[in-house]
Amino acid sequence: MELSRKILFFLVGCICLLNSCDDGDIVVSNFNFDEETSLSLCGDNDMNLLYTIDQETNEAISFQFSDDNFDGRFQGLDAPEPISIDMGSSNKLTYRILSEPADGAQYFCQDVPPSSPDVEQEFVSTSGGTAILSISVTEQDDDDGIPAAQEDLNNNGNLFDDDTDGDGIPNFIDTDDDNDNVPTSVEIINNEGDEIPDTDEDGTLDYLDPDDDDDGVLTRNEDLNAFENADDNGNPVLNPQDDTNADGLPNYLNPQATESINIDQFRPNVISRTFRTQIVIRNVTLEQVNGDQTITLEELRLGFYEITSNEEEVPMQ
Ligand SMILES: [Ca+2]
Ligand SMILES: [Ca+2]
Ligand SMILES: [Ca+2]
Ligand SMILES: [Ca+2]
Repeated sequence: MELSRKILFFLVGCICLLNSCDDGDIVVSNFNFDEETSLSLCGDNDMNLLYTIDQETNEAISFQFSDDNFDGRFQGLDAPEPISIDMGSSNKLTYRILSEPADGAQYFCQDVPPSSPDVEQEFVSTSGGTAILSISVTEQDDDDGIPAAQEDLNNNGNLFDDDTDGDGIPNFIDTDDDNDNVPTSVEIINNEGDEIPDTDEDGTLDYLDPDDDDDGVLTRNEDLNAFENADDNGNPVLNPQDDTNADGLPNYLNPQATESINIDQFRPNVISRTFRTQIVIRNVTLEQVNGDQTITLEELRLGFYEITSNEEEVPMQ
């Protein structure tokens, strides 16, 4: 019996070893599934399907689960909670061996399933067991020109406890670290060299200094024309750089210019992040379709699903 060349290889070995390939319940304590397997997602409304097809062995595995906010979790500062899903009729794992290669999206994500390739072997999970979906953030950075390690100002290895402007957004994902409405990527540029500027020479670099010319007026309040180009909703254009004197020197870098208006709004903080969801199913039972084999696994590491949030606005807290 050639059930599988990859996914169930270890499993079949155990079946034959323990039971001489007799039928019956098998308990396997360790299943060598590749947890680095990359899964794709399709679905609509509250039904999600994570899947992959091995193009060499024609093995197709899919995990269908009900969750009306799966995609909605991949945002925000708080680490998403793990998702626990009881296996049952609407939450199930399907393993198939197909007769020939197939494109995963076409095979799994169309309203009407394709008539080919044929299914040569099929196992479907029964009720019982639990899927755990653990979500972690694998990549996040504000791309502001300061490497994340340098935004760990207290050098304690924890990126989350450095928040210069106290807006609840840690410096390494804060695109404007002093909340002065001049982005860090702008404030680290010095026309005269590659040193990060400290215009007022007070020992605080401009990108961490909310009053860059030390004239007692906050940089963001030296944005005198903010409301001149406001949109219909009264939203100002937040850009202290374009308030300049005849020499082109912005007021916020000119200690002689101390005119001030009150600005209590801030530029949106937009970054991108990558979330990885690792799927592990515990105490799962798979039954053969058109056959009489039953497989029980204490732990099945299915693989992972990864998504990068584009243009995510991280709110202040
Ligand atoms: Ca901050
Ligand atoms: Ca930053
Ligand atoms: Ca500044
Ligand atoms: Ca100032």
